[in-house]
Amino acid sequence: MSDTETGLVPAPRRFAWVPPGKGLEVLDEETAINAGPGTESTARWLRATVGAATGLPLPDGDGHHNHLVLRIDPRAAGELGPEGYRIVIDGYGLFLDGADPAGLFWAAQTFRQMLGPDAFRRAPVAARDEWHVPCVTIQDAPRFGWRGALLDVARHFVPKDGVLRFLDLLAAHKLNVLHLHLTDDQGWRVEIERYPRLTEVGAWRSRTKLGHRASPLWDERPHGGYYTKDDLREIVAYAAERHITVVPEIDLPGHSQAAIAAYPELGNADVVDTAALGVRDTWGVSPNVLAPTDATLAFYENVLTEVLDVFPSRFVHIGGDECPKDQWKASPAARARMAAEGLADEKELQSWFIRHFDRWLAARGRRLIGWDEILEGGLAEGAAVASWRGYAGGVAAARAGHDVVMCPEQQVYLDHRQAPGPDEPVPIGWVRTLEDVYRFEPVPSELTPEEAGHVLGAQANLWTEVMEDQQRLDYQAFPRLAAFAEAVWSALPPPAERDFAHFEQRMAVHYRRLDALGVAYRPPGGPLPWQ
Ligand code: TNX
Repeated sequence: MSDTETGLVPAPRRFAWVPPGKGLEVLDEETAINAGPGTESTARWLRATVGAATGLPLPDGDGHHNHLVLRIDPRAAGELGPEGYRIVIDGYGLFLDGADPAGLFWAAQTFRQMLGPDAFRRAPVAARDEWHVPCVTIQDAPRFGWRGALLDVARHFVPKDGVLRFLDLLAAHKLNVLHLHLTDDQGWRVEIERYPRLTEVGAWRSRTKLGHRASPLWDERPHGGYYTKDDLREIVAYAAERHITVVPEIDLPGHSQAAIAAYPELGNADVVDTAALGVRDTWGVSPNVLAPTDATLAFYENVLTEVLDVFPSRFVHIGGDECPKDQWKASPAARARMAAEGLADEKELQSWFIRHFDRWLAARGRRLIGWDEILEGGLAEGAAVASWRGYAGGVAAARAGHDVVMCPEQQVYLDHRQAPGPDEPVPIGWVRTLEDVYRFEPVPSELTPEEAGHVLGAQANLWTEVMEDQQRLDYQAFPRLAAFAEAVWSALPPPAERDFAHFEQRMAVHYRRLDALGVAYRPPGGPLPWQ
């Protein structure tokens, strides 16, 4: 057997067969789970997934023989690193050790992969008394602590079940941050009790323009939806059980037309008739941005107060991207605000918004993260930067001592098409192939080691203008998210030296897991007929 046959994705740091020729360990009716302190959530997860797929009872047990032994071994933390784990399957037992609870959970993910693709089903497909895992030792730990995916639930609403399913898929790839893009010009998706119109009005649009810019086509269908606070609490708890942090994004001061449609006083009413605005029904960036007033700040403080109540994450994303300045240039009220604050130009006015919320979040024990446009006009003191327009913003921020999450659109924008050719379903032009994503390197070589220490990790972004349902989302996300997971988890060599052929061989196994999970990924041969 070679490690290609086990097809582990992402690849573990160290993998060895023990001892050579020793063979297989068996899971059967007698197999129990010996769950040590701090391992309960992983034991629950194993029963819910491997238990359901195999039909084995996996009861509690406290021995070693034919037991799956789950332990947290803090002594191993130094050796393994945060979120690290060790697996020993040697003919005498099955031992999963985590440096911490998260590490143990990732060990369980690797373990399920080794049981074979049928272990990813929700019920057994054939009467089978025994399940086998190969005898191996594995030692593994992630390269980065921030291994994320952005899900844009604003452009197309992803119903709660879809988000929970997506969390399971992230966990299966050892990704640990879900960045939920909750608000945009085209929709507001989070219930705010104090401002009910945000969802009564802001969560709905009557129709959507298909395609980009010049497209004459409309779908003529209403679209919308939002999450109640309990929905979001459920999502946060479901994620936490899987060692995933949900980072909420409330986008401001641009990308705010849905909010302005609900509460016209938030917009620049001295230059546009904001009362006549609806939720934006075309893609692209709206010129309708927030007015720089005290009332706007107070409104968003109230919104964020409710958001913080639901999301315990240390980081809170406030957007800051693509804020057209034309209305501020034209607005006497905005100019008066700039004069009063001593701001030289509109970029500084944008920065004024961000700095305000940087201080506001810091006072509540949170940290602000925003898109790289927040560098323009002066970076707020505690802000971390999500670098999306290439690496430049991230490099500048890291050099200035700020933390960075890399998500350059040239490599990890999964709304971009996966291949050239007329049959690809996505009208966004740029091609980002599986191999492009596999060769993604979060740390640009121009950074010194100290600066590189500010790169918390990376995330792949799924903007959903062209993903109106789960099938399309699956198709754009997979298999590229698997390549991304390897780029942020595994200790890979520099991009040009990466063994993409080996990755593809392991993917041959991984596709069967995705089949078992019911993921509508893009097959290696090209688009599916439904596109
Ligand atoms: C740019 S990335 C955006 C999004 C779009 C995306 C489409 C970023 C901060 N802004 O609003 O959905 O491009 O690829």
